[in-house]
Amino acid sequence: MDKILLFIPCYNCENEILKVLNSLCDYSKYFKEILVIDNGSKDNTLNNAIDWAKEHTKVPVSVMQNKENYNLGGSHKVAFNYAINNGFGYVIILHGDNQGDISDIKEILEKEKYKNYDCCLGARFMKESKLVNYSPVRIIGNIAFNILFSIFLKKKLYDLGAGLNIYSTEMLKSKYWEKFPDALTFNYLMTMALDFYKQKYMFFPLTWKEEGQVSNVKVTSQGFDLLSKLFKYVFNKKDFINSELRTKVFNEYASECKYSNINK
Ligand SMILES: Nc1nc2c(ncn2[C@@H]2O[C@H](COP(=O)(O)OP(=O)(O)OP(=O)(O)O)[C@@H](O)[C@H]2O)c(=O)[nH]1
Ligand SMILES: [Mg+2]
Repeated sequence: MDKILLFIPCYNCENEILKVLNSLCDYSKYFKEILVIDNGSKDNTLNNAIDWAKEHTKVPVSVMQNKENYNLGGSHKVAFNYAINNGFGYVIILHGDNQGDISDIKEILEKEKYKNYDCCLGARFMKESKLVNYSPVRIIGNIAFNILFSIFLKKKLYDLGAGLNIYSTEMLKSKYWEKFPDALTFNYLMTMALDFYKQKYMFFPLTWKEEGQVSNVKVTSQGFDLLSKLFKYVFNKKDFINSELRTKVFNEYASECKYSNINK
């Protein structure tokens, strides 16, 4: 069986992390390790995850906490390094805020479809995707960007970065992602990299729930940032993808294991 790491990035989601972990009970046979990475939450996320791991010893869970807040992209870097250093074949990302649904990858896991790709990417905007409570502004904005990226990257893209993805560790080993933004925009760069490095990819439909409201100001500023990144990439792909894209550069992405119910 493939050695699969399921990584859950968390920040201030003390209630949602419990729902996410509960949803994994029926899937634990697929995962060698479930790695919860807390990014310095101010609420009870860390302790809730640790208590859950203590109570559910049949589900292999480790809980780590980052030394500093590295944002979502930085948390991916912690998980990617962990997967590479510990011999995992695949890394799955599932957001800890319970917007996604693990059952969306049931068939991919069961039939081992992920083996045929460098990455399998969850998409919120396929015909079969289900969006719950998603604002029309965000739907239109996202679809417009998907079209724009599809035209410039000359491939059909159904999402530029959602919260349920599968990556082969082999592909991550060159660490091409090291200088990508630590921010939430990390995934957009992963999408550009998919084009630049000619990765073999597939999209699968997601069920995605939106609970909190995000201001349109944030959505608009993210849109402008994305547009500028797209044009810089198209103008000079190689230089852009290899450039320093972080606003603050960390020398290392350090994370400490706070608890594990796995005998390693
Ligand atoms: N915002 C934020 N999220 C983080 C951080 N570290 C880990 N996360 C997790 O990253 C995931 C995505 O963060 P969100 O703020 O929900 O961003 P998003 O899902 O891209 O955007 P929304 O669609 O608005 O929810 C969540 O599971 C967070 O708990 C961090 O430093 N900031
Ligand atoms: Mg979210």
